[in-house]
Amino acid sequence: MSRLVVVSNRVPAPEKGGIVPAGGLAVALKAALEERGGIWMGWSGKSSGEREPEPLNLQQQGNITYALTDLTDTDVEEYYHGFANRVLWPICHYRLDLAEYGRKEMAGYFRVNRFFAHRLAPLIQPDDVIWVHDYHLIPLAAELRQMGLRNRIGFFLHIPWPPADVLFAMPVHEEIMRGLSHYDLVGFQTDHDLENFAGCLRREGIGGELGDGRFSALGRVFKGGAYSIGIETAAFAEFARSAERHSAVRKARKSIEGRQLIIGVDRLDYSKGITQRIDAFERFILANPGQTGQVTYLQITPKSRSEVPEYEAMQKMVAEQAGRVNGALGAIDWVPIRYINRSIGRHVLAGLYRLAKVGLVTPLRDGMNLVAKEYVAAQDPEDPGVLVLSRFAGAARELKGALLVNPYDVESTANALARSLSMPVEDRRERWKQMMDHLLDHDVSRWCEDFLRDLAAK
Ligand code: GDG
Repeated sequence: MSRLVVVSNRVPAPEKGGIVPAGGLAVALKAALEERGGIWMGWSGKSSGEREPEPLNLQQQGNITYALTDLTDTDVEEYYHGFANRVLWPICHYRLDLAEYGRKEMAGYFRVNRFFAHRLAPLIQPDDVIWVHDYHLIPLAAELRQMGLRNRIGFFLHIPWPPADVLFAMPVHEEIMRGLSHYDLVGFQTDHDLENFAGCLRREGIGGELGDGRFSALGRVFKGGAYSIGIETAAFAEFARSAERHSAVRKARKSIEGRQLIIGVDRLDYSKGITQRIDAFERFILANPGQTGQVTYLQITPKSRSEVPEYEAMQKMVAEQAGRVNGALGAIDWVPIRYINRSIGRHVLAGLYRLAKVGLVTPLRDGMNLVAKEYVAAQDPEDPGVLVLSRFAGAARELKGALLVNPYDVESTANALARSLSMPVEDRRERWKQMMDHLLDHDVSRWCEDFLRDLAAK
């Protein structure tokens, strides 16, 4: 079996004792790397200031070589904060209004991809299979090809791919499409993303489908497919069951004092629809006064990308909004919304999912959304909670037992909350089982195997 080389913007740093921080994607990729032997390359997360970064930091652990590079301050600003997070991220989440296109940032993005390619190429053997992850690294294959590499190279996009009218608002869209055409296989989360991609090729007249999952564009032929990422379903279910004994989870159970718990868990990001969700919760209480004092909505929202101004502003906005609703609806012995603006341990998180009667997952746009899948996997089969899920999350294509909502329609989300909290246990079990069977069958290992199988097949 060929060696596997994974490249991603960030690499879960190998820790003492070789334990990778929990998280389905890291676990699955690590397992595939361990089985085949290989390299995981990416940015260390550190800056070298304005000095040229030191040579790659190579750390061997078992069968895996971790290869980490620092970046200069300018690189971090232009490549990471600039083009990746202020152009590609909003465009791919349909937020043209938030995209801040600049030539300097675009140049930094391509420059850092070239830098990655130059650092990676000397480590590559002729029959290595290379798997590149996410929007930060789209031009990497083209750079590696330029250096003469003929290996199989695959790409997986973790975020949505937008329709032509949205993508084409980005001045360098053709360069980005050209970047993708240098891979042997381009994977998207859902068939909708794949259709959008095919539509972009057609609209620009630069390519089209050849059938059988093949595309031709800009003088190259490559494969494209939908590979919905999963979680480690069975392991996560067991993890959640055992988390019930965790002292922090026991304390949480006590502190909600028999009230029904609604949970939301999202990185702080405008794509996650957190403000619309708080509005929906407020609407739900106002429309159902009998629920006053009977429910607690827990929103766990670790900070992310706080250096980007929109994210900083959002942090303030969400905190103020939660405070306003609590002030308006709360009572001396009832805080309707508990808002936590930091990361909590994975064990505690799993236990809280299991405690919650409703998993409220309402992004405005999301590639997949693993929180939705984790919430389902964490439930007690005898008394499962209900998943309220945005129709604009990739996960909605699979989780048919969820109550699907349009997150822009605050009223419909409020109604779904009311319906969830009064749903008879037989209905809840039936909906949950359908979703859980699917998730057991389509876990993250299967996602990894399916992608690597198709990448290997010529
Ligand atoms: C991108 C795409 C796609 C969150 N808060 C805490 C915590 N988390 C964990 C969750 C989950 C992960 O973070 C978030 O994953 P999502 O899939 O929900 O969202 P993104 O971070 O936006 O991920 C997304 C994903 O890539 C994979 O392809 O599904 O669409 O946007 O695992 O549990 N974990 C802990 N404490 C927290 O406070 N421990």
